[in-house]
Amino acid sequence: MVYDIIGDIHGHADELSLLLAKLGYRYEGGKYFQPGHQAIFIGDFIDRGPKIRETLAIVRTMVMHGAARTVLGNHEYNAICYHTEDGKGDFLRSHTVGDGKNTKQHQQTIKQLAFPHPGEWRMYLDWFKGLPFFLELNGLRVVHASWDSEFAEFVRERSLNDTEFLHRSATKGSKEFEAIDKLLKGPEIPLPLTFSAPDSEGFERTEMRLAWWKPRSGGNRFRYDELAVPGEGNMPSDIIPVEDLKRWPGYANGEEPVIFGHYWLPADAPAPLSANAACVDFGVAKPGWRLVAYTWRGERTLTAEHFANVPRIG
Ligand SMILES: [Mn+2]
Repeated sequence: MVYDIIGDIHGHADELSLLLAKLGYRYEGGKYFQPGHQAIFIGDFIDRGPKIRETLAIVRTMVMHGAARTVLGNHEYNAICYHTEDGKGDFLRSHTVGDGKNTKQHQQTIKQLAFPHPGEWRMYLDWFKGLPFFLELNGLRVVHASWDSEFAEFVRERSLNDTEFLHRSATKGSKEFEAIDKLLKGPEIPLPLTFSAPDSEGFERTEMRLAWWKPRSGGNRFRYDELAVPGEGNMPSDIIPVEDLKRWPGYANGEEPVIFGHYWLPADAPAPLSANAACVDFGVAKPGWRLVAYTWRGERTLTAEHFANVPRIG
């Protein structure tokens, strides 16, 4: 089986259709499929873009027919929490904190789908709850944001259909929270107190997303700007305190290849980040950026030649 791993779609259904066609999928009988291939969606179908309902219809129909599989993205996880009451008068993902930041991020999904089509939206939320947190495909690891073997093991048999697990995963400080946070959102380390800069959505940041996929042999002195995610803007050149990196040893050269999304990498020509790590999120939610796929044919060493992409329309 050949796997086509497709990056964060964020409601860009037209670009998704073009990318599937480019990869060789045919649209017939109401669904896309390609014999001998399976599309692997990396999560983050919803929020931001113009055709969220259409995106979900394409993705879910393919999954239902075995033409695709998918892992859960942080936007779907957040949506589940946003629409689940916490029993204390708010929701597992608060509707009110931070000047409505959570509502702002989720606005397009509410407007396009949850508000006009509440029954259909409820069906999708139930579907999200059963999606896996990661996949292992005969030597390829697939996860939305970052691979962590210990946390993957911890959530392997778990599902958000388990109400207790769901509630614990939304409670800071629990192992369930840590596991979902790392697999679906990726590790962050605290920035020096003297440093200040807004994140990609304009919110003040106190932490830096860590380029966890970089192998980290040879010493323990690393600068923030060395281990920052590409495109994050200027990060300080101070040395990171050793204890902040202890839990995140980097992704060693000998590990199985891993493919993930989530990081909005800036690039006109997508390429692997290392021999065994590739990101397929090139920020289609931003004007001028791309929807990207990586076709995996069983190789241990990932190659730039296996990327395909379509530019964002409009
Ligand atoms: Mn994401």
